[in-house]
Amino acid sequence: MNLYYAPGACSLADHIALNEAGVPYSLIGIDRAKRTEDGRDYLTVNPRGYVPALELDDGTVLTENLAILAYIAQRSDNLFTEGGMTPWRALEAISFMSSAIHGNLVPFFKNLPTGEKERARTALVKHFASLDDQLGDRPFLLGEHMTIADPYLFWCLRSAPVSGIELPARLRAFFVRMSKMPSVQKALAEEGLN
Ligand SMILES: N[C@@H](CCC(=O)N[C@@H](CS)C(=O)NCC(=O)O)C(=O)O
Repeated sequence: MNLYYAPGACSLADHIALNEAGVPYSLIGIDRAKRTEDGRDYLTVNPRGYVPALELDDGTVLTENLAILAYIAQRSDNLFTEGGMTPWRALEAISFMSSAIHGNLVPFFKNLPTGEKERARTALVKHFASLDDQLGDRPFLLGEHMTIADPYLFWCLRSAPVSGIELPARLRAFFVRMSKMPSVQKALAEEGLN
């Protein structure tokens, strides 16, 4: 399968999850002009124009982080761990991060007016505090094992400095722990990030 990505974009979460799941993949980079690294118009893959997109071996294209991460989890024994409520909690967390965190990072990515950034900064402080409380002193957001919520949280934390806010201590420690994991190191290296 092919993961369409841009270095450091939210597709990094799916990239990490693929590594963690042990699912074989190829990477296809997208540039700002929305051309694939092999010279195609990316809009023919994802007409919405954004990454990530996951192209399955039969040519089916899946978009949206939440759907792609859930698909990867279902292909692995690792990332939905333990059954019960865990898969639903993971989807709950990704949905929250996608709207409350990712949504409020957009004013900084797109350099929107100062008022918009101030409003977003206030929201981010509140929402990161909520994630810090949820994490508590556990190694991963939902407990002892990594789920698909963690690579997405890692990407949110990696992106947070663009907003200028200070992250809570337990989230900072989580970020350091995750940064050392082989699945994360491999993804960062493959995207040319440190
Ligand atoms: N709702 C989408 C949002 C994806 C998204 O915002 N991707 C960004 C990178 S983090 C992107 O490709 N932006 C470029 C653009 O919108 O043209 C998802 O969760 O997958």
